[in-house]
Amino acid sequence: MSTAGGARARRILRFSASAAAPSARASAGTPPAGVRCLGLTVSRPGTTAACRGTTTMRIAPLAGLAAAAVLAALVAGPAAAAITITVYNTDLPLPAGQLMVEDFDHPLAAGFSFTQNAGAYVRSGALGLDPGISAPPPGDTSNYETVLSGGLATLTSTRALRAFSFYLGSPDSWNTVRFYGTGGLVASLSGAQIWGSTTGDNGDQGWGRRVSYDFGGAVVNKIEFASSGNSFEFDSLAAAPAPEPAVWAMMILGLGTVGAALRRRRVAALA
Ligand SMILES: [Ca+2]
Ligand SMILES: [Ca+2]
Repeated sequence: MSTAGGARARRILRFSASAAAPSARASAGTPPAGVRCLGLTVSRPGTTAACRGTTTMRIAPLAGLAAAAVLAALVAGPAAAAITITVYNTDLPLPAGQLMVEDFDHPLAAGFSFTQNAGAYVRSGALGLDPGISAPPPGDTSNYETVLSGGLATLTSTRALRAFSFYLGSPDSWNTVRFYGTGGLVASLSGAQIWGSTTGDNGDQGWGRRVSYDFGGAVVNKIEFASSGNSFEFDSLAAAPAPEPAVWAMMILGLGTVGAALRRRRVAALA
């Protein structure tokens, strides 16, 4: 695992739990064949479609941005939250502000739980390839997670998370990541959608990337890893908790205090 990681691509997905504007709703239609819902939305460059009622998402290439393949999803509704996906070429270093919470080699970080059903297990990367079953993420000789067909692994946090990342290997079209908040499902990404693309979910055992999600205004405290085929292999789950409400209150209080002091100083200067 190299330490010379760099952002390879960044994609922004905007989600809205609020009703779409009437004009957007009127133009929305049944998802085109071959396009999968992201739980709440449909994604394909240049398309707009509806899933599960009124929530819509449109993805279109952004003009004027350099070589990095960037997709922006625009959604009607002023209260849209955003998920930004950043893909790194290497496992480490972790994205700024994130801490390792589960590497399957050390105790789980405080405030987190990790569960798995009978279809998922921890395997040592030192064992190498288990043909047709499990492939260690590239360069990973430590313990990593394998979610088999029908398997499910779940990371749960006692605190809301503002960002999450993991090291993914041999990506398959039948792999799925689901993000949940206190209000339920926030987003469901399958295959190449997991790294914000439409291609590459071909099980390449030489493909290893750290995929990072910034949840923007969304609140996430549970992440599921599911697979409908062998297998979904990953390691090194990292996350950044959102500030506690008490911290926000302190920050707002602090800003208010500074503002009042500045106003007093200004009044004193004018007197
Ligand atoms: Ca590990
Ligand atoms: Ca795989």
